[in-house]
Amino acid sequence: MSNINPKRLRLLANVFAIEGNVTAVVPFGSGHINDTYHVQTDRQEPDYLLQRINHHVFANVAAVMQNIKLVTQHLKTRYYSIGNGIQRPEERVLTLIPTKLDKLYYQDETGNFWRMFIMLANTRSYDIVQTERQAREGGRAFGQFQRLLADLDVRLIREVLPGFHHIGKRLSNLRTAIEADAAQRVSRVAGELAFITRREKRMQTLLDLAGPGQLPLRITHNDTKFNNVLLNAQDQSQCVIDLDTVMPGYVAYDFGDAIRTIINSAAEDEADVDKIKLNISLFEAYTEGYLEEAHPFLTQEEIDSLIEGVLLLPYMQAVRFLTDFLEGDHYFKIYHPDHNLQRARAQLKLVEKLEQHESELRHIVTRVAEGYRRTV
Ligand code: GN1
Ligand code: MG
Repeated sequence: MSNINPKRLRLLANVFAIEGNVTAVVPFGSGHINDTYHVQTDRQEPDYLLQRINHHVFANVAAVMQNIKLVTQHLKTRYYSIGNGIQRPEERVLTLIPTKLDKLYYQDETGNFWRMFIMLANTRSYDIVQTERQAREGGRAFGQFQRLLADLDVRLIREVLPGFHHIGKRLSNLRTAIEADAAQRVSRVAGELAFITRREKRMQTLLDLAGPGQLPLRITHNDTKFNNVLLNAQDQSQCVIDLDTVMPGYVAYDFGDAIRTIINSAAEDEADVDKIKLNISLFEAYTEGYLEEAHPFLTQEEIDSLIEGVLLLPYMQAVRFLTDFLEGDHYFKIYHPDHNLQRARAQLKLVEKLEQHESELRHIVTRVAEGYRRTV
């Protein structure tokens, strides 16, 4: 995170229509792309989150913010209409705080883009899932997110990062990085590249299914790491956060990206790959929570595609980390020199483990889905 002095951060916080007087602005969270700060005021509540949007990644900030506005408004309407069944609907969805000039974001004189959200009190997120209850709640959260957005017209949502989960595009970026070898690191990653190449064809399966129109394009989250769900003090899911990448997509992408973090007993960037093990009971719990919410709207083809996402997303993430490593670490924030390589290796290890258990995981999805079908 770059060093912005506290006085300047307070000035930036005051651009927005907040209540009370700012008393502190401190760095917050563990995102790889944007910079986030926790804003405290002299009021008891609310606190706020001030974010600098990485405009090198999100070139069209206006479109990102428009997507977020549409999605949060729609979710709020839907939560209010659910009525008594839902407590405090306003705390289930992120709330954008406009600037004092009533704009969704602010561009400062150095060209940086800023926005603000209400910080939801008494919530927490986890980088690593600890209990089945947490996993199930994560599944419910992302399933409900997709379900409540299923009646918002997907054509209203802009594809702010074109081809974000298109594996063909990601592999082509990797090839370009290999050819350029800008950081002179290609010779260090021969083993990783061979592993990736051997699986290129198999990882096209989801696109092959989608091609002839078998998979509907829906509004998906596209960054369903488990730490993008806020849980309340009782570990119930409360709110899905990090809405920058909400775009048209396939549900298998969201399922696979969530499982990538949930089934892995170690961190996304674990240095000791022997620590990377699968926690199948957490996979099952997530699947139960997800399908409980999602089974009413999913097609059979979509349910069958979920496992393809489970294999694809860690593979694609490894391709992305490795590409960034070869290009000299411009995209993801790194905390030590070989961090992107370490991340890529951990994700490839996860792919290997998932391949070994593919049929077991497939059976779990089928069994859980059939269970819900019988209860309809
Ligand atoms: C980035 O910024 P963060 O941590 O929410 C990335 C995701 C990756 C993730 C890997 C816009 O998300 O796609 O899955 O890192 N976001 C973008 O941890 O590229
Ligand atoms: Mg993100």
